[in-house]
Amino acid sequence: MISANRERDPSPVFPLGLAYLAGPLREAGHATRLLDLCFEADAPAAVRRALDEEPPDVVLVSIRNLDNVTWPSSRSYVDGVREVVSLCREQAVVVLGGSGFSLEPVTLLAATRAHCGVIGEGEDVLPHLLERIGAGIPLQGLPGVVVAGDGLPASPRVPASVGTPSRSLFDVSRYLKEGGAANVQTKRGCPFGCVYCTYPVLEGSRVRTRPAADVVRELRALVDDHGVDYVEFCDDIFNFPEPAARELCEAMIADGLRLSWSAFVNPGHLDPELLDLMVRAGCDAVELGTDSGSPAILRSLGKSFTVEEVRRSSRLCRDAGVATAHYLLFGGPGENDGTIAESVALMDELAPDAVIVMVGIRIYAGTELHAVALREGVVSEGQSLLEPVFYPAEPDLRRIAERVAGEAGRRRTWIVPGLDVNTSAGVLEMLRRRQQRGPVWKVLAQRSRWRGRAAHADPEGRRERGPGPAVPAGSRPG
Ligand code: B12
Ligand code: SF4
Repeated sequence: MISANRERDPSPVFPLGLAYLAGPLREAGHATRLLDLCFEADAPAAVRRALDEEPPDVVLVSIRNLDNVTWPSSRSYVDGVREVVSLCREQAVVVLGGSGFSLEPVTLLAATRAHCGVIGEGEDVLPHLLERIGAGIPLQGLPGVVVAGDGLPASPRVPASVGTPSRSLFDVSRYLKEGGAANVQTKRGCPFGCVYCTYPVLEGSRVRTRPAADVVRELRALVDDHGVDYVEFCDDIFNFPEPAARELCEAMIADGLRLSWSAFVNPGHLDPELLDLMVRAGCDAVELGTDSGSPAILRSLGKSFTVEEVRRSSRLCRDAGVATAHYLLFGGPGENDGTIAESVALMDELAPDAVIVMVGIRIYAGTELHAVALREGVVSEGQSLLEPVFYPAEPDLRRIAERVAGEAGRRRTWIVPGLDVNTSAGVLEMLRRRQQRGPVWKVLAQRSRWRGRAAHADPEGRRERGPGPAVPAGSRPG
């Protein structure tokens, strides 16, 4: 198993997808070895070494990201994957998978010349796929399996129930040290229909929750066996469905876990009782997938909540002392100076700890935004989206970016990774060295609050310039 992800911004992310596959592979009787390329100085050399040491029959390459989804400073990871596959494909059958692969399966197989791949979750189908590879039986017909040279599979992927990952082959503590957290998934699937979003494409639109007791057992093992004291829940939305979120928080409180955590929160489904439970269960930071402060843009993006709900949830978090970041996405259908001003005004009013801003929306096949982009001629029929294409088209995008950069530059808490507003790779490195916990924006907000207090308390009036600059913070709906 090779984790091909080498991205370290906004922080290195533990390869949870492969940890989910390790258990089912072991149970099916396969001997597995892991090569995680994240911290390797020379990735091709590490691949060559691993192939020499224990020549494999099959290499499973996990592709989490295709690119950093950041306009205009876009970084594609496809060349890196191509290189890994080319080193392996002469000696072994190469199987691709992961969210990056699932978004562009046919083009990625063609670009890398891997043998086959799995769209979506791998737990259930992978043992069957390996059995067929071993027996030399054709691979076609297995759900979600794509074979090089064929088109998309006739049999769609089948979403399974969500189990527990197996971390025994992985370096959990390195990710805790350098990434600031361990990651845990409590459910899969999102029933909402935001026009640009891939999450329902990747995980399906039916929510499948894990039993709260299973999640607590996993958290307990992370604390006891790996010394984990901070978790980032990586669910699309932590607080939906609310009963499941409540049940999980109650189980965490009952277990007495000594753990802090953060999660992605939908502004439309947060009430005081749930937030209170979350805080008592250890939540100290939330990321609100607000997208816009304009009612018209919320509608055009297909969001399920209103501006008033954003106000309410943001104030609830502030009053509960939970660090809060709003994610904004500029450039949706109908964005103009007026709608940009509405978003700016809302953020000024709510004054969250951080506002993380993306300008331009990456277009993915299978989303409603793709259909809009086709209609408007932003992309053409059959155009590959393996390399990122953003909505709207360039002249409009540049105009919006200029306006947003101007507004963001005047605000200390706004972080615009693509436009280098309040971002600094140096600060990111420093935070890693100091082994701070939690999302990077939260650590920066804490630093700036502390600096504010220190400046206040200093009779000489000596002050450091705060708040610290921020760092690439990750684009994420939710
Ligand atoms: C949580 C999350 C984050 C969090 C992570 C926090 C943490 N500590 O984990 C944060 C906000 C930090 C983040 C950051 C980024 N993210 Co993100 N993130 C996600 C999210 C919502 C969940 C990922 C996850 O952990 N899933 C749970 C695991 C278990 O699922 P999985 O990895 O997909 O694995 C399953 C299958 O894919 C498959 N599988 C996996 N590997 C393999 C291999 C083989 C061989 C097979 C057969 C199957 C298989 O089986 C697994 C088990 O079922 C996804 C969207 C989504 N819903 O998937 C985006 C997503 C993965 N992120 C994405 C991106 C782009 C990024 C950033 C680059 C954004 C940025 N500019 O900062 C960074 C990169 C960070 C890094 N160092 O890699 C994109 C990737 C697509 C793309 N265009 O490249 C996604 C898909 C969102 C999107 N835009 O659609 N992210
Ligand atoms: S943006 Fe959030 S709520 Fe909307 S579809 Fe995506 S994951 Fe679901």
